[in-house]
Parts: sequence; C-alpha cells; structure tokens
Amino acid sequence: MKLYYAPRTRAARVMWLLEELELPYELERGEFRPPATQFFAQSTPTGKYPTLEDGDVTMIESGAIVEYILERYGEGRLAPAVGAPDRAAFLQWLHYAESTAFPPIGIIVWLTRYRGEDDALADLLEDARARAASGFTYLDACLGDKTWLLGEMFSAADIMMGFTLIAAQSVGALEDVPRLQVYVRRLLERPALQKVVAAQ
Ligand SMILES: N[C@@H](CCC(=O)N[C@@H](CS)C(=O)NCC(=O)O)C(=O)O
Repeated sequence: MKLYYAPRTRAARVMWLLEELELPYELERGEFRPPATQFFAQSTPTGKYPTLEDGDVTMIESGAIVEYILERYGEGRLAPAVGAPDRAAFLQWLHYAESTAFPPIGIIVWLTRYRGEDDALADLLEDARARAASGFTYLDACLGDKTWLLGEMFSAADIMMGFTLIAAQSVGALEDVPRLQVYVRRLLERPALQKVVAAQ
C-alpha cells in the first residue's frame, strides 16, 4: 500500500491505523497546500489527502479507507465483527468523527488559519464554535468514564475520532469538555500515534 500523506491532514488517521495494525506500507510525503480557489489540487493522484493506492485500487475519504484496510487486512482487529453487539456503536462513532464532529472544526480552522479572524467572519465563527461544542458535549456524555469509545476495546473508531479531537484541541474547542481532554491524552500515549506525531 502507498499512502499519500501530509502532516496535520486526515492522512494521519490512515497512517495511525496502518501503524496500529503493523502493516507494511510506503509513505509518500507531501505538504498540504491550503486551497486558494481550486479544490482537489494537492500533490497526490486524486488531489486530496489522504489518498491510498493498493494495487489497482486508488481511494480517497479517510473513513472509507479505514474500513477498506480493516476489511482487507485487519484480520478481525480494531473492529467488532459484523453483527456483533458493539458493531452499531463502532459504526456510529466511526462516522460521527468526520460527519458530525469535524465539519464545524474544519470551518474554525479555515476561518482562523487561512482567512484570518475579522469582523465579517465573526458570526460564522461563533456559530461553528457553538456547533462544535454541542457535538463534543454529546460525545463527552457518551464516552463518560469509558477508556475507549467501545469501553475496554480500542477500535478504529477511536482513530477516526482521535484526529478530530486533536484538531479540535488545536483551535481551543475542547476547553469545556475535560473528559475528552483526558481521552486525547490517553490516545497520545499509544505508540502508533506517537509514530504519526513524530512524522509531522
Ligand atoms: N472527508 C474527507 C476530507 C478530505 C479532505 O478535505 N482533505 C484535505 C486535507 S485534511 C484536503 O486534501 N484538502 C484539499 C482540498 O480540499 O482540495 C476525508 O475524510 O478524507
């Protein structure tokens, strides 16, 4: 497998998963270029990070890539089996990470890092911060005192969510959810994630 990777992009999720599963892969490293006018313009075969190549397969979408790797090479690791009782929670958190929790964080990152905070954008920023907070308040209540999202079993849902939370922390969006801060610290203790951090 070849992973097109740029630091601080969602490619971190895929690298983290490959490291957790101890699978062989080639890392093709580039730098993220914030889109000015043109999207799909990164230095990868698709124009997006992450991009995965595996033989004839070329894929984008971090969540889909995570599911593909688990199905093809996971050998049952890091995911409850199809039909198992925990499968529903696994799928829910895997998708919540990118579909519900990340979008307001993406807006905050975009406005504060690439557009600059000015008065014209303040309303949008406030709205995104409020939506981020409600998404994390729900997650915080569901995580409760559990070690990982599925309890004692670390899964790829923690990888998907971990990237979202680390991005959220970098824009100050986890300040009111101390249990999620503790969860992030626990995630950062994992050797596989430390390898991703070292590659930044
Ligand atoms: N939902 C997609 C988002 C992919 C995405 O937007 N990636 C960013 C980097 S994190 C990118 O390549 N942006 C360039 C662009 O939008 O053209 C995923 O989870 O992979």
